[in-house]
Amino acid sequence: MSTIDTTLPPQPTGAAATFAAAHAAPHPLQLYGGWFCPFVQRAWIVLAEKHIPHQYVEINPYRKEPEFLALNPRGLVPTLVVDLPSSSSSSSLSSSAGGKEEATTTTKKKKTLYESTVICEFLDEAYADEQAHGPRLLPAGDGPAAAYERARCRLWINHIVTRVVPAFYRLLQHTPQKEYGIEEARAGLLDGLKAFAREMLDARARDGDGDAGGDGKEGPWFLGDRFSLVDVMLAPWAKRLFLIDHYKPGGVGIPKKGERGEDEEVWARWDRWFDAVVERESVKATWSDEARYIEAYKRYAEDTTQSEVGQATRQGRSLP
Ligand SMILES: N[C@@H](CCC(=O)N[C@@H](CS)C(=O)NCC(=O)O)C(=O)O
Repeated sequence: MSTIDTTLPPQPTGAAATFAAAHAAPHPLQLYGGWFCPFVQRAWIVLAEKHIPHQYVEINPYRKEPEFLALNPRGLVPTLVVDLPSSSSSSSLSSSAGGKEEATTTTKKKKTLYESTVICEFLDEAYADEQAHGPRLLPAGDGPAAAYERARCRLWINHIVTRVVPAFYRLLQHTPQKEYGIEEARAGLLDGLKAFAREMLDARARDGDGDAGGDGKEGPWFLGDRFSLVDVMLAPWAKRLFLIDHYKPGGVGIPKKGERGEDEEVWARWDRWFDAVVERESVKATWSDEARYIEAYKRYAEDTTQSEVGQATRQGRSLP
């Protein structure tokens, strides 16, 4: 077993270091993360978006420390230790600040969650008070129309999870020794991104809204004016696309304006989403110095990573 993945720089840098430092104090809601990890960044973005008080705990998930495996048997970050009122009491968590309750909770096994998509949905639902935490990230509401909109969000989250993210690693881990060509790998990623952009265009055409005045100023997000969990799920890989440009001949290969043929409109929609998402405060706040990512992802680019995602990609298996 290689130890290479345990040599990562141990702490976030840049804006992410500031954000982590602001959430270093002990708190019952804890995010166990690694600064380099895009799955962690999803959960981090939700915490930032919703101003959720929490403690950020930086760990190296490749070390598989027993204390970490006790929280998450899968041994992956993000892992969330949740902050719930104890079942014997309906009062809020602050009641456990001193005295008896604390003595009992410390002996209990902690409640945890893992899987970035599950964590993000949980945080959105558990911290639903819009006064304190802003608009829901998965649109709430009763009735079939609201249910459909949520289902459509989940469908495109599924597209990101099962199509875009695996294609990102397949291209990043491509080497000349592979049995598949780099053009095929690039087409896989481009197709995933294009389908996402096309859905944003199609949704607008279907609903006939969003640009009622025809002034072209409707919102850039997946849901138009409204930032949602769909944007959260793809944002970390959007931020990391530059790694493919850095490491792979031909890069991501999104065609330039004016050279996009029949896809001109689709790629223009992608550009608008991309430009907005990389500038979103919560996305920037959870981002370290670019040079650190270049360093951390070298082992992916060289296809020597021992990470579970890297191994699954190498073996053509679905991602953990
Ligand atoms: N499906 C998981 C994937 C999480 C994941 O793979 N995290 C990586 C870091 S980016 C990890 O913990 N890797 C540890 C390892 O591969 O041993 C999720 O969405 O949370």
